[in-house]
Amino acid sequence: MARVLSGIQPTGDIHLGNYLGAVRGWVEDQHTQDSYFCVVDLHAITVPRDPAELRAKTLELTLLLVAAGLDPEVCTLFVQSHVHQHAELSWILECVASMGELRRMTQFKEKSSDAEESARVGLFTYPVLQAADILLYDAERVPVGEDQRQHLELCRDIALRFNHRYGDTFVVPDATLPKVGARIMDLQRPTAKMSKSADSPQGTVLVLDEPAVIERKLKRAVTDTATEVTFDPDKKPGVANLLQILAAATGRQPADVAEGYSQYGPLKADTAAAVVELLRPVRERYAELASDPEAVRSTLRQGAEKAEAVASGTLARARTAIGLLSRS
Ligand code: AQP
Repeated sequence: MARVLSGIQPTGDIHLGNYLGAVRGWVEDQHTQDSYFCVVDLHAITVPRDPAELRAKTLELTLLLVAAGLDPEVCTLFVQSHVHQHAELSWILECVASMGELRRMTQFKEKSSDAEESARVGLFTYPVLQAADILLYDAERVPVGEDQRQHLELCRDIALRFNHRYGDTFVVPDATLPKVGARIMDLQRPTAKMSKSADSPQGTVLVLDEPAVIERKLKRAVTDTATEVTFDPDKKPGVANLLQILAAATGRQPADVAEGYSQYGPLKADTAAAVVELLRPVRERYAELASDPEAVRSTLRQGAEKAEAVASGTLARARTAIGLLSRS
């Protein structure tokens, strides 16, 4: 079995993009791969957050991942900060990464564009922490959405450079993206990706949205003034997004889905119906789990122990390779 690792930030409410681009694939992976999934709370503090809210969101997101189908008895599900090796390896890798390659990261540019001087240093260096998250587990595959491709390239570059300078230490991972649904766009601004932190409540379908809310958001999705239904992400990004969502929800290809429609109204209605059905079991299971959050919370301890057993071995290899004297 190949080793797989991926993570998600407890920075807000998980949306359809997270589900189709990442989480749904993780649920499948856990049965065929040696799977590690983490709630990356250390990434969440790269921008100021209310501490109580961050703690609550971390548990809430864990419940949601279980509701979506991750089984802590099958995969290793843990909270990043519970495994201290992430922060330690991140420092070692910061001493391998260069300022230039971090400056090229588009997410930093986007998130700090209006206030680079006051942006936290962690916002600049977090792609290195992400590399540590992955390399600690000798992950061969990292299932992510399209927006993470650049960070994965950086992770590969850091691993290759480290191995070249200090000897073979890390497994060099590959990103794996879903064929359909790797980049779900905001329903109100279809040229921007659907995101937890974008202030676009009507453009973001949340996994826990009630059916009527999902229907309303999809009905009001921005399309264009023409009426022809074709899959053309450049010229018709709003329509292409709806086609992509419907295709991902029903296991088809967007261009094939387009052939069945001549008007936007029925396309929107069918997309809403498919999304409601896709998310219904997750919402129902979440309601059950939320009545006893401690049951899920206790599985996190076991997840962290399993994760730490792997992470400590890799960290020891990296420490030795780079020349840190061992304590014993
Ligand atoms: N729109 C998307 N389409 C497909 N996949 C997506 N992912 C995120 N957005 C889309 C994938 O979801 C996983 C978790 O990503 P994340 O925790 O970084 O969440 P986010 O929604 O991307 O959060 P933000 O709002 O962009 O970042 P913050 O919260 O820091 O402001 C990843 O695999 C990602 O590719």
